[in-house]
Amino acid sequence: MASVAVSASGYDLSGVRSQLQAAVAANQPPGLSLSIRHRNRLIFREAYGRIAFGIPFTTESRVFLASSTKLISMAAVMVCVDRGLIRLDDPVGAYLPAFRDMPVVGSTRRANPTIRQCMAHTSGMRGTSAAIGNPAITLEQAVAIIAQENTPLRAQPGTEFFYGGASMHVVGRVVEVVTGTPFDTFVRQNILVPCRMTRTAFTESGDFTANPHVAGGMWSTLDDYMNFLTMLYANGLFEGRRVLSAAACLEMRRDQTQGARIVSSPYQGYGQAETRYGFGWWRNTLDSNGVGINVSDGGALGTLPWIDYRTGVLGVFFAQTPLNQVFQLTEQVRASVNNAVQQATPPRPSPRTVGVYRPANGNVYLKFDNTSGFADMSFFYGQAGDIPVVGDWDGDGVQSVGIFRQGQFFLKNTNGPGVADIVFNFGAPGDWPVAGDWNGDGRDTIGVYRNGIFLLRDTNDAGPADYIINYGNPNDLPVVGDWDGDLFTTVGCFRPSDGFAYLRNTNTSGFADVAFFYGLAGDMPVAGDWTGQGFDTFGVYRQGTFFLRNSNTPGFADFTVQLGLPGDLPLAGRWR
Ligand SMILES: [Ca+2]
Ligand SMILES: [Ca+2]
Ligand SMILES: [Ca+2]
Repeated sequence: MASVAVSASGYDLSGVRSQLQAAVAANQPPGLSLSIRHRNRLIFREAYGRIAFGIPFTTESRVFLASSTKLISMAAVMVCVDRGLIRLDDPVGAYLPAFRDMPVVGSTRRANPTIRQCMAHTSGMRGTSAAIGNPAITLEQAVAIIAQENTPLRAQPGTEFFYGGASMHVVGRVVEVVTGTPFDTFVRQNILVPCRMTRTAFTESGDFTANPHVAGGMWSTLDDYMNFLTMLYANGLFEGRRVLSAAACLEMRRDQTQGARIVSSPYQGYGQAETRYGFGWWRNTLDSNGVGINVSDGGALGTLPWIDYRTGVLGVFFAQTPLNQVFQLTEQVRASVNNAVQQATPPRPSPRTVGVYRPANGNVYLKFDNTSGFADMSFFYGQAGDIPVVGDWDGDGVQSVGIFRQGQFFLKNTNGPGVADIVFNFGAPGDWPVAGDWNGDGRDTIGVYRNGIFLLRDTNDAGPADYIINYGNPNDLPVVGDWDGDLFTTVGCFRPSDGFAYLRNTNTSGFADVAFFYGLAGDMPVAGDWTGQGFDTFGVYRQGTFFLRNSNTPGFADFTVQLGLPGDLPLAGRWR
């Protein structure tokens, strides 16, 4: 073994290790590396064999990404979409006149391929061009050649999926035009630097290139690429800083081929010809909404980064051997990793316990276990009319009580009297505050509920909502929790008119994933993981008594806790 092993407690990855070692021992491939994160934890990072004759493959090896570049370049394009510089359905010709009103082979109808079609290989252009790899010209010059080569287009835009790099090269030039920045520099400034991808570049030397191979020219490392995946998995946030919008991260996983006939795809060679493309992502498995939940971006030289949202696995597989020779191995490795994390017993979270907030005077009463009796801790925080909000703002595993006052949040990192650590404006008077870990990065942030709409933010500061979710009715009360145990907090509501809890497992508008009868008009909803089982359950607080359950199903309370007085508001957290 060429480098340091990471062995995370609770995970048995010996099967994965044996699989990799056996493959390298058989010289298929001669060398490889693999990094795996499970949700917030790095659980595997190893390398075997050689990358070239006499040179060991290590976890630090810098590899050629080929098409695994696409995901990074398309993320950079989405930065421009986030900033409103371009729209996905804009015609490319709006920015590059050579692509306006293009003739099409066998058609009298002129065509205007869109940015979306260029990103999704359905533009009608040919897959490749000799201009792409030419270091003696600029991206502008290369795209002028691509325009000539594709006049006429080979197909009407939107009708045929033809995998390649030419149309993405064109989009790279659009980025240059709208930002006034070379694409190489734009990617570095907006993706590589914020994701701390210090050893990733469009050249082997790391030097600037005026004609970056947008769809296939990057070099990178295991850790750099994992940082990038970590950003995507956290809905666009990396180390507390926004790189991409949550909406952009989701859009990249949607079907962008939009019914186009698949004419040329590498998946035709893997017996999975109907695999559809997002932006940079191949969508290997879909959820019920058609969003890719097992997605990958394989490169022709044996690189295969992937994210499996079902199991919370983020993986980077690197070889430097043609992908068609290692594709089966990557499939086996992905299955073994899923198996290992599903069998794993990561450390159990400590249970949440109850508390109450007394809006009449701003007193907080917290219990350190879920039994009736006097509070274990009480203190004064806030003033009459404030509404409490509970979260782990600093990611230390302990929740603390903050307050919402007329469109302003006052958050503290400890439970006790004193002044707020964080004060900022979000929401409006009359909103109901909520808090949770919307992006699964281990820190809770705030949001508000306003008449059937959740407005959620991934950072505790003033700014626009990162998620706007239509969910529930105007008279519903919001309740949020990690109902499925994937470490992402999602929305729910309690409907006093019918006593139902409506819980959703994604922070998107849509129908409830789980709905059940529990509670009465006048109850206040509360959610928490009372046993350390790994997911939150719904309960209610009624006039001084908590009625709590250990599953999200209809039925009677599994236990009750008496605390507080009628008119108090319920709290739940890990208080210490
Ligand atoms: Ca904390
Ligand atoms: Ca978070
Ligand atoms: Ca969840």
